[in-house]
Amino acid sequence: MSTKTSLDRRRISRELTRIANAPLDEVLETIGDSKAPAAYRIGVTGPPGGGKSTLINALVKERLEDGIDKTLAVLAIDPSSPVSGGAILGDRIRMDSIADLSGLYLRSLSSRSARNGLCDNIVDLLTLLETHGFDEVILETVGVGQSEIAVHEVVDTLVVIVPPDAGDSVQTMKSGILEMADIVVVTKADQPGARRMASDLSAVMRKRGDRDVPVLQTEAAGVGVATLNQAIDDHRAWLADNHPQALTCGSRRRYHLQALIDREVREALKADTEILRGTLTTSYDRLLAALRAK
Ligand SMILES: Nc1nc2c(ncn2[C@@H]2O[C@H](COP(=O)(O)OP(=O)(O)OP(=O)(O)O)[C@@H](O)[C@H]2O)c(=O)[nH]1
Ligand SMILES: [Mg+2]
Repeated sequence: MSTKTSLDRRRISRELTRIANAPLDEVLETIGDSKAPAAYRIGVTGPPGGGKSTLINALVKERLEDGIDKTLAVLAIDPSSPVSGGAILGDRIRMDSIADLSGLYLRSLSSRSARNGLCDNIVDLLTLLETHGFDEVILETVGVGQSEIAVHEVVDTLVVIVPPDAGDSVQTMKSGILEMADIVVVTKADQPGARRMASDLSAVMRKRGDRDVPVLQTEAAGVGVATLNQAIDDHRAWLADNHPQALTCGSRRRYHLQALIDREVREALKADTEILRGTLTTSYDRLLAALRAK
């Protein structure tokens, strides 16, 4: 169990890198028998350049003030370049000012082959962080759109940020990620149009689900961040009262198993293209046989 003083950042980094690139059996060897308690997971998503990292920067300080020995990890998923497959890792640079905070572990990851705003092995990495005893994890995901809804499945509280100049992308978000939002934040509230955006979004968010979704405004300088911090705690308490099953591990386990199986199937199909020959039934039988033979 990590405490503020015992947090071994180098070891965590090493383990994350290893598991991010490891074959499945090694992944299971590392995290498969863990009985570590779940960390509270907070997702922050929204359009590229919308102010996610800046907001997390400020939020982390607020959240670490809550507990004397509280530990928090931030995973920021950076877009992979489609050409080189490498991550830009801009988030790491933007969050450098908090990197040395006691109790904080900060890491940028490439989104690799996944097209859903997450990296395809994100649940392995989140579970690994839990084996280190983190109390909370904040996950920053790239981009926005229908496919990004996957982030909702792996976090407890989803914060969707919208900058005042989001314009057309708000239309796309309305039928996508905004439907999943537990809290909406209009970032860059010092810019023109922020108040208008917040009131438009409040109108959209009213009557969503069985809970009023708060629409807040924040600024890089820190304005509004304490309110967001409280809204996250309020949502957590609301979940515990109204949907306690959401905080159990059942839904997480389901998502994790699905992710592992998806990976097995992808790897089997890549390793043996013979599987694709013949009729659909032949292919299906060959695929099952390949999976059983593993
Ligand atoms: N005026 C103003 N600019 C801001 C504010 N917050 C962030 N920015 C600027 O917006 C730009 C993007 O901020 P980031 O925090 O990197 O945004 P992001 O959503 O993490 O970006 P990606 O991870 O690249 O998608 C930077 O140039 C920030 O300085 C704000 O409150 N006001
Ligand atoms: Mg960022």
